[in-house]
Order: sequence, then structure tokens, then C-alpha cells
Amino acid sequence: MTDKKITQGEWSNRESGANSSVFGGARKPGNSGRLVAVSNRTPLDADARAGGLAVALWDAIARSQGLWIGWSGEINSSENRVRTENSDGIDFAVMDLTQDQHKGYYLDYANSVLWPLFHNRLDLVRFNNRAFKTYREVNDAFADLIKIHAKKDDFVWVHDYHFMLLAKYLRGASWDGRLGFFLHIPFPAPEVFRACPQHRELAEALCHFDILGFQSKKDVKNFIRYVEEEFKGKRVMDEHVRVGGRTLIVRHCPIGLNAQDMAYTATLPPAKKTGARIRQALGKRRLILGVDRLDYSKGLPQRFEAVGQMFRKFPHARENVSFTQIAPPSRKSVKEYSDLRHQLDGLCGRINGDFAELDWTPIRYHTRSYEREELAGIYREAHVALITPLADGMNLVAKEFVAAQDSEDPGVLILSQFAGAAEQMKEALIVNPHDTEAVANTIVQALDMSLEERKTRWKALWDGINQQDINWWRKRFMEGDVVDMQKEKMRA
Ligand code: GDG
Repeated sequence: MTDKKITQGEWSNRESGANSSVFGGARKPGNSGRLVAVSNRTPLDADARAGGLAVALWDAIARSQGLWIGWSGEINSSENRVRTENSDGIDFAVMDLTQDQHKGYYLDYANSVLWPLFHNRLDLVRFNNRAFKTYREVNDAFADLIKIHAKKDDFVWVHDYHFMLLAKYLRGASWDGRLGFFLHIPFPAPEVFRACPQHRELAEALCHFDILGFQSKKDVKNFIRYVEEEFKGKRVMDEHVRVGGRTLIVRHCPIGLNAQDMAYTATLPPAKKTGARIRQALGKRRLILGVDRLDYSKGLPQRFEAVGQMFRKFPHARENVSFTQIAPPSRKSVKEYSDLRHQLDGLCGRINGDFAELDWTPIRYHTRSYEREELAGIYREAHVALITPLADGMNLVAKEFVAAQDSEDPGVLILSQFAGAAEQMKEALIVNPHDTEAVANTIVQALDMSLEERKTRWKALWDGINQQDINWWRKRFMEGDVVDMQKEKMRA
């Protein structure tokens, strides 16, 4: 692999402004072409197929006869590692990773450097220059795959922190097609990002995209402040930033979900059956619910502590509620995740030991996943959703919970101020997840809330997520570009 790093000198020289403008030049609205999505996991993977991203992009890709590029999910060290196939009308080009690539790029860099760093957990980051070389190598290999399969008038939409270097490698190979990048996780404050030895290389590479989409206004601010401070970047219009001789669009683009579909699913027989089972198990008690991948960014220990405090401080709550946490394990091979599992096992055991009755278990904690239909039924049955991440790009569970509610008797959403969703979902009860006493008090506030207030808050939340749903998000990202491109394609 060649190291295509642009030196600091070259980068500074580009600030003269002599180079290309982006949306003002060749890549302006109305170009025709296909949509090419690039993401680490693709919907060929059964686990990713049901996700919001797949739903959001599937139709748009199919309409433009585009394709999806990503990791196959397989580890294979042979020469023959690229596979193309068509699934339900969508073309895929997927690549296996070698054992070394899987370890360096995925486990050691994406999962053990970028994920904790971008979630403000410098204490968990294991900086690793060798892993970064593999991260470069894999990004370079995917850039080659894109060059082979994408055409110059396609819109290539790259997803997430696994592929931050792609645009630089493509531009280095004279690719001047349209390139967009959406970051699903938060963009850290510049002070935190600078702790990463490769921060300049990563950020400079991002500046080779034509458009960068972020979940929250805070992420946009962090990124713009970083390029202003580090690369003397300048905001030239609302969304346009001039940096390194290029102009890129930096767009606030909060992801949504297919709200109507979740609302409908929650009324179907499988959801109702699940709801009835829970009701039977709960008896007269009401359900407080958490649903998260088992991840240290989700604030689960603090949440368990808050629930324990609530049972201690408000003994009457013991008669009235149970807390259920659904936490399907992810990234089991990373040490921090098994440590978290042990910590939660201990906390759960302690709280249940302190408060359980012969006929009541205060905390139920399930480290398994449920079918989407079952999950919809569980959401609908919950009186309170406790969504308290310490850092989160958006948090779709908060939106799914709202979508699944019965409008005549809706549950109450308690949401962390550190979830991207908190910027949009202002009618939730917003909490600081580190302040476990305040969270305990807020749970009681939610349990005591009148039906009228619950309905008012829910209606405002529903209107928001229904309006800014997954299709709104896709269109917003591509505003003035691929949307027009697709219209042209359909007219043709
Ligand atoms: C990243 C960002 C951003 C969970 N348990 C089960 C299950 N889930 C599904 C939920 C939800 C999804 O997993 C989790 O989405 P989140 O948004 O909460 O979080 P991340 O996985 O961390 O996603 C995040 C997101 O990207 C999108 O941009 O919002 O901030 O970190 O859809 O429903 N699904 C099923 N069974 C389970 O047991 N079927």
C-alpha cells in the first residue's frame, strides 16, 4: 500500500484557494448518476438488513440502479476476497478482510481508538500506530474497490468512522466524482480529538469529501471549530466551509427512523402477544425500560445506580414498578465490553439482593436480542423509557419508543442530554446521566405524570419524529444534489 498522506506543507499551500471549488464547480446539482453507499457492514449481513440505514438507502439505491459496497463480514486471507452479487434488485460489491486487517482496522483502530475517542472515553482508548497503518491499508483497499465499481457521475455516500480516509485516497487517484460522508457517532470536541496522534491526517482526509453530515449541531460546531483552529478553515456561508483550497458542505443532518412503520408494527399481533406476556409477568406493576447495545457509551452502570437509588429513596416505588434492561452484547472480543458485562452483573445482583421480594425482581437484565416486532411490543408496554447514554450520536431507541406508543395512553421518555436526539426531542424529560440522584427523581416524576401531560409531550415528540423521519434525513443529506440527480434519472 502506498502512503498517500498529504504533507502539512502541501496542505497549507492549498489554503491559497487556487484549487477546485466543489458544489460551485463540476459537481453541481442536477448531475445524473447512481447512488453508491459504502458502509462497514452491508444489508447482505442478516443483522444489518433490518436496520434503519438499510431501509433508508435501499429504495434510493434501487431507484438509481446503484450499489452498496462494504465488508462482507467474513475473514479470509486468500487472494480471492472480493465478491459481487445482486440481492433483491440491489448490486453489492463486498470484500473479505484478512485476519490482520480485521484485527488492525476493525478491532484495534475503529473499535479501540475511534469509538472510545469519539465517545469522550480517552481513558479507554488504546492508541496504536500499527493499527492505524492497517486502517489506512483497508481504507485504501476500499478506495480501489470504489474506483472499480463506481462511475464518475455516481454519488458515493460513505458511512461512519470506519472509512474516514476514503475520500483522500480517491482524490489522490484523481477521482473527482461526488463524495459524501455521514458520521453516525458524535464528533468530539477539538481538545479531545487532538489527543489522537493521527487527528490531523483523519480530519484532513475528511475535508476531501464534498459534503459531511453530522447528527447534531454540537458535532457540526466541534468539527468546524477544529478545522478553523487546526487548518485555518473559514465558514464562508451557512453550511460551506473553505479549507485546504476546497469548499465543503458541513451539514447538520439528524438521522430519523421509519416512524410510521414502527408505529404500525407495534399494533400487530406479534407485538401485542409480547405486550400481553409482559403485562402478565408484571402484574400490577408498571414497566421502566432500557434498550441498548451492551456498550460503555450507553451509561448502563449509572442507569442501574439511578434505579437502585430510586428504590432506596422512594420505597413506595417498590410496590409499583419493575425495571427491565435489554442489552444485546456487541463486540464481545473487546476487553472493555466483557468488563462492562461483569460490572453490570455485579450491580444488578446487588440491587436485586437489596430490594427483591419473594414475588418481585426489581431489575431484570437481558443480554439477548429480541425480534423487531417483539421489541415494538415491549416499547408499547413500557410506562417509562430510560435512555441515558453518556455520549451518543443520535439514539434511535428514543425515537422508536415514541413511535411505538399508544396515543391514548403514551409512556414517558427520559432522555440523556448527551444523546444527539436530545437536540430534537425537547419534550422528553432531559437528564444528566451522571447525576444519578436527579435521574432517580425524574423517574418518579415520570411515573407520577398526569395522562394529559403525557399526551401533550408525546404528541409533540411524535410530530417531530414523524416529520423528520428516515426519508427526510436521506433527502436532507443529499439536498440540492442527489435528489435532483435521481429525479433526472427517473425522467430519463
Ligand atoms: C449508531 C450510533 C445512532 C437494540 N436491541 C435490539 C435491537 N436494537 C436496535 C434498536 C435500534 C438499534 O439497535 C440501536 O440504535 P442506536 O441509535 O440506539 O445506537 P447504535 O447501535 O450505537 O448506532 C447512534 C445510530 O448509529 C444511527 O445513526 O443513532 O448514536 O451510535 O434500532 O432497535 N433490535 C432488535 N432486537 C434487539 O434486542 N431487533
